[in-house]
Amino acid sequence: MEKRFDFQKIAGKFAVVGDFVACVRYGEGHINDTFCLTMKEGDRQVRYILQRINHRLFPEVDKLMHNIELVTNFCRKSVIARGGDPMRECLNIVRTKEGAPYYFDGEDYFRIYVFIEGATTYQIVRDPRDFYESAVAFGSFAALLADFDASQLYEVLPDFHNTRVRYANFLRAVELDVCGRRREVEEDIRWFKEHNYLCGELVDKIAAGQIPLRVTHNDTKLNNVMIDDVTGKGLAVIDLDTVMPGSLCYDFGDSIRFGCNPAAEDEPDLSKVNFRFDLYQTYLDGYLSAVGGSITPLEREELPMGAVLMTYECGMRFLTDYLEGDVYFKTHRPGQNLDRARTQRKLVEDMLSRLDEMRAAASR
Ligand code: ADP
Ligand code: GN1
Ligand code: MG
Repeated sequence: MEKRFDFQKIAGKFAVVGDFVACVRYGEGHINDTFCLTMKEGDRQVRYILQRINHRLFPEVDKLMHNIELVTNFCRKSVIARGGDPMRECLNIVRTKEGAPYYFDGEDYFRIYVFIEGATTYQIVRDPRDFYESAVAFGSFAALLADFDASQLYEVLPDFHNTRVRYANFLRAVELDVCGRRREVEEDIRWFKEHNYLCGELVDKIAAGQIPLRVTHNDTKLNNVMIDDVTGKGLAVIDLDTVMPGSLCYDFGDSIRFGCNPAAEDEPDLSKVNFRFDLYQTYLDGYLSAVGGSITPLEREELPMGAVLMTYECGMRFLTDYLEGDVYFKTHRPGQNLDRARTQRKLVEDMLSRLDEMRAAASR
């Protein structure tokens, strides 16, 4: 049974305008519980994004919100400096009436953002131009964060993209087999084990100081960027929970993982899942045009491996979660995490078969 919340009471704790109208589930994020809150002030309706923060994943909500406040303040200054609209081009936290960035009701943690109106997040690339603009948005975000002092941020999810650590977690889940699902997925397990040579590809170069650690977004899915409905431009990068030290190759790679698949991330029919090279090229062009001169030659060379690795890692995380009983990613039907793991597996195979072309494109 889904937990019910007294949204009117929760909204009343925040410095929102007007009277409560409604609050309904919203979006397709896998982590937080997201709702659209509507308030009414006179004739005017005002919307907000209300989220129940995933407290299991983020036990230290103070640190999480500290990071988001710093990053949104930093972005806001840059938007203002270029003459943009700070209420639409970055996330804006609505504080509680007592001035806090979140509200704790004794059991759950809630936060509210100003709703970015007139913009859309896409689950699939419908128009390559949207994908190009998402690349420009994420590339610009990376360029912006190049001037951000990383030491100010808490690493709220340590080892988030440490694929070796992810692999160890996967092996533990296989070993423990808490739900008795292992037998059914032996072939998938075999495949992920067989490809474990991928794990060290970027982690080792980062550890050796060959690839710089930067402040990165770490969750650069297409549905984490809002595309302006009128201009078609990437308006705002959202979902800042994972802004932490990371690699440009991860951020580039995660966008490719999600966006270059013409099917849904959880598509059960694998004949619909494939790696669209044309979209890879589109994203690459947009990203390189925006990320600026600070990208190093080795980072550029490793962008394709970032895509392979993020896809392999994400597939492994989905399979781990399936084995552990679907406790991490939100699921809406049985077998959904397994389907997700298999789409990623298919994409890795496609990417590996075209890795040389991917590399050639990145070096041009
Ligand atoms: P999750 O961490 O669960 O992915 P997100 O922060 O990405 O949660 O939010 C889920 C979805 O809610 C987004 O994909 C987007 O569609 C919508 N959303 C989030 N923040 C805003 C906002 N400020 N304005 C409008 N829509 C938003
Ligand atoms: C989660 O929060 P969302 O849905 O944007 C996950 C990402 C995965 C992604 C897979 C904090 O992203 O790491 O790549 O699902 N976020 C977290 O779709 O674990
Ligand atoms: Mg999201």
